[in-house]
Amino acid sequence: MERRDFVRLGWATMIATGAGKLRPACGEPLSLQQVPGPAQSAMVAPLEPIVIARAAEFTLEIAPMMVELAPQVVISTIGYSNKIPGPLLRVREGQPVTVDIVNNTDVPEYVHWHGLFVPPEMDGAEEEGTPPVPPHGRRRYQFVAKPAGSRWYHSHAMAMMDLHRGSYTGQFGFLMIDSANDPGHYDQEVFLALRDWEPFWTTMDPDEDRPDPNDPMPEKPATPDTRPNGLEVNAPLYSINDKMLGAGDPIRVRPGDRVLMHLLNASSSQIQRVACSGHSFQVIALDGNPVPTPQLVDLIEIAPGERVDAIVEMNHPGVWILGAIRNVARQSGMGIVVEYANQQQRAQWLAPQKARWDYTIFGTTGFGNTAPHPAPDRIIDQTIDMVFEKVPGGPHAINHWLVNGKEYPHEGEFVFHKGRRYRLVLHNRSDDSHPLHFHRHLFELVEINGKPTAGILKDTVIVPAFGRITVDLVADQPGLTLFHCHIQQHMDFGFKALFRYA
Ligand SMILES: [Cu+2]
Repeated sequence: MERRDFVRLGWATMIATGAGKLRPACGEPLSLQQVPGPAQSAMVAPLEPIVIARAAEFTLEIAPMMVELAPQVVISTIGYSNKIPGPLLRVREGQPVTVDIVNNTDVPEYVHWHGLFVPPEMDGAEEEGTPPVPPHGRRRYQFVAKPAGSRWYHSHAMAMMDLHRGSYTGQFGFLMIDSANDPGHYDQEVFLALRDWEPFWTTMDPDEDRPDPNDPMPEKPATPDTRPNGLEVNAPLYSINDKMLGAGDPIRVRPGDRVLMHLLNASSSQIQRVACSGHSFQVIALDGNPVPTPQLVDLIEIAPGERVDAIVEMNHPGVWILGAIRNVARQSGMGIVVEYANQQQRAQWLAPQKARWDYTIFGTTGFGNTAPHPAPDRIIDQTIDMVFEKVPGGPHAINHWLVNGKEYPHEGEFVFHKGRRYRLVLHNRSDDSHPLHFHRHLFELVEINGKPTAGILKDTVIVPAFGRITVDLVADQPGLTLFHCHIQQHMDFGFKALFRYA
């Protein structure tokens, strides 16, 4: 059976079974559920310190829900407060945040605050010692909102073979931490979460963007591994936020508008490449962190866990599709219409010029991480090599993943000393690309397949198939720190490691 047939079958099944009753579609995909904190007392004694930041308080309810992805395409999943994405949590940098989680499901849950500097007991990772939100119970998460930028929150539960748990569900949302220094050079702001739905196991590789044979593959073994691959997760339906292409409200613009797009890949499994027919993206931040060299690009590649902030100048009137470059994904819903005022024609798709995604163009060179005489604060205290390998499962089983020769857990192999600077060399000895994520820390890109860069801070980075990426990380967030591949299946089957502080 061809992949396309799976897509058709998926659609047919959905239409046949999807006559569930729906809540009314809400015009605004995201809404703020902010309850003001306790009012500042006017009776504060004069010598008491003045409380500057008022706490932001939110409540999120984890519960089953139905999603109308398109007319007659209705799926059932689990979400936050009956919204996909969950409510937009918007706070100021440095503001204390309280989030009460009410778990109306039968299983324990974890809510992870992705990209934030929070202590391990609040980070939402079982491996770091965060307590679960019990089934039919509640738990309060409290932390200070930092650093500024586009962050997000999502389930961090293990799923293993259950495709209705963890990041396979609709448990994700945007968490924006506003900086006092935002120049605000845009006319409107949109939040675009890329998703796929109704996952299934397959031996067909969902990644149609096979690595270019001309790519440098410094980690490619001399003799290829010929063992057959195991099952991977694929999906027949795609959306941006909760709507398939054409089913939701368009992004309405006027000529000359500058639209700030916050892109998030909230998929459990798929890297996406998106373009905006006839328009360029000016990428200003990666994973929420401003880049040293904003650049205009025709496409954005974004992996599970990553965020890209880009400004699109609306200079090509018409009705256009912003969507996945991969035809199957776009035709199965991965897109949204961009509609100029007073234009009524059918939405058009224009594929971008063949272009590559290269993180290093957003960095700087010269002051040099790789310079022979680095500044004192850039001297590396220790280099840690991490080697990733696949144990192919064969056609009836799951692939397993090794970090330095073994599956999770690792006891005492990875130790940070507070305040030291580490250089991590990430060796991907597998034929898949992996988005690798460090909890509670940012790292700086140093080298990608031999190409040096500096100044790009991220929390998740795609290490290409048989590729090698070097990053620097300052150990400044004491406590257990989880490292893992952000593809749920890979994380669940061995691809993670815990760093301890000495
Ligand atoms: Cu992976």
